[in-house]
Amino acid sequence: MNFTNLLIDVADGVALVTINRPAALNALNIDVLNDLTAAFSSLQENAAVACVILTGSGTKAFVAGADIAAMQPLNAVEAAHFARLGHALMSLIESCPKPVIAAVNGFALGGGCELAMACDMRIAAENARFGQPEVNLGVIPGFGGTLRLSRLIGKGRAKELIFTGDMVSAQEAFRIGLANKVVAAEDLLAEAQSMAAKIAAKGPVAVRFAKEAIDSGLEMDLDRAGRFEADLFGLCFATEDQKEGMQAFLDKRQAKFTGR
Ligand code: DAK
Repeated sequence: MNFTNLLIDVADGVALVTINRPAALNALNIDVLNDLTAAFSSLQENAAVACVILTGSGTKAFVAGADIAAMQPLNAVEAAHFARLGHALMSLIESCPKPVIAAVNGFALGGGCELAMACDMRIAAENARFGQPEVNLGVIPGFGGTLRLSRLIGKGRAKELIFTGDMVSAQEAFRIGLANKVVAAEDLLAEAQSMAAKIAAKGPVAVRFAKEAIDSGLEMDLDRAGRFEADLFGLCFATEDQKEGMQAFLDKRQAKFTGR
């Protein structure tokens, strides 16, 4: 896979996707959105990939937002098209059957914060800054930020961040549940790789079902969510990995999962 705005490296079951537009702090224009959409469409079908890490190139930014220069002249129809592209990408990442870890290596603002929130987990470098500063530009978050931020950190805190446009530090993001952990900048990729490797060693079908149970379950009432979880639990027993995982425990050995 060759992309103008992305670097992709697949090794040991882990795909590292790097948004590579450092001169514009990795801002999301239509080309980047299209590249990411094509990359995730392909990675989700790639049997050699069990887990994906998404990061930005350089040391300053994960993604500093949607591309303001590209957005400024848009008319309403073009803006709606841009927003739809972004929404579709966020949904694609969120529903990716493989876990996606955002390695947030600097500014994650606007569309960048939205992109990080579409991922399953966020590991933040100490210099990371999160925020939804769209109101500074006379718009609102357009790639699902109002929805995902309020689900992640609660309505009151989400409103504060979105209404004020304030940025929060990596430590504050960790405190409010926006970041899963904070690490030194130089350890960020190693930490993300280590988490990804740990996940890649598990039964991939079980990990996929767990992701589905959490994400879909959160949108259901408890009763339906409980039944959905029970159905997915039952489906695990149709896999070879369930037999292998439990047999390996009984044999006191490491399980060898195949994804079947
Ligand atoms: N877009 C385009 N270029 C950007 C950019 C961005 N979001 N952020 C930074 N850059 C560019 C700068 O213009 C500069 O380019 P040159 O002047 O060198 O050519 C280069 O990156 C370096 O940036 P700075 O010189 O500004 O670097 P500083 O360290 O001084 O400041 C900063 C870093 C991240 C604090 C600052 O760049 C900044 O405030 N950037 C903008 C952050 C921001 O507001 N992000 C949110 C963007 S709005 C919607 C769809 C989507 C959205 C909304 C509606 N619909 C269609 C309904 C989403 C909107 C957003 O994401």
